[in-house]
Amino acid sequence: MINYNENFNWSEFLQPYELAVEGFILKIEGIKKQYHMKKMYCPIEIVSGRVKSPKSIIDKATRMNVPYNYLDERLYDIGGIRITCKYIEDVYLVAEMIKNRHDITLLEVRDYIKNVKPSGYRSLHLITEYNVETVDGSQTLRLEFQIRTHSMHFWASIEHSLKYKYQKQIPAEIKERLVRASETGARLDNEMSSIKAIMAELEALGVGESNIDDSLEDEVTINNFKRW
Ligand code: 0O2
Repeated sequence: MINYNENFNWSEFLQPYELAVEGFILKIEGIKKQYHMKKMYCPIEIVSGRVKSPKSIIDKATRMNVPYNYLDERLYDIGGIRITCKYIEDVYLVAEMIKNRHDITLLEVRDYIKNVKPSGYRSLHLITEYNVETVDGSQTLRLEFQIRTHSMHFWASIEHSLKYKYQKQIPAEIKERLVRASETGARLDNEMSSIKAIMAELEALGVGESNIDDSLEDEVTINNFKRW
């Protein structure tokens, strides 16, 4: 077990992550607003973010045997941005959008939609590097983007709270049912995509209004920070 230094300054360590996460939420809210202004369909529905708590960092680092002077190198999700979309296609569109940004470097893609985790967890993760400006100069941080549909998010948030409830030892029967619930979620996502494809065909024939985006608020907000 790693002995974490009691004098470790968590506020100083985490502040650049807060800056980065808060900044990125604003940037993505800004993109949503641009889609809105151009009256284009926006693939982003909700953006939120969080910086891991010291307790959660220590738990994970202890589990992964990471000493505190390697935390920022070895833990990829101290700073996390989560983007929720309506459709699976949108998840991949948003991923391309993030990958093409000049302010981040993509390190790794973890596609838990194509390779569903044994728990049933589905989401697309992009592990990236991002430079944040601090009083001590430029600092390079890892940021993890979790991009998912509403149905993936619904599943993950319930499973996450069950892990807490049962101290990570979810009873076998519930585990099995969660895997089945995740499969049901995947079918729902596929069905919604089929409906979207039919809507596009009808739109090409002039049936229904195009470019209707009902998902956008007029205000840019950073209230989603630390909300997941
Ligand atoms: P929290 O509380 O959300 O911060 P690895 O690098 O593969 O050894 P790591 O870093 O866990 O392990 O990577 P992975 O698997 O990509 O997971 C990173 C995050 O994805 C997790 O962070 C969760 O947020 C989410 N996640 C991954 N697997 C699951 C799952 O089975 N269920 C749920 N609900 N979420 C999952 P944390 O630190 O585990 O949790």
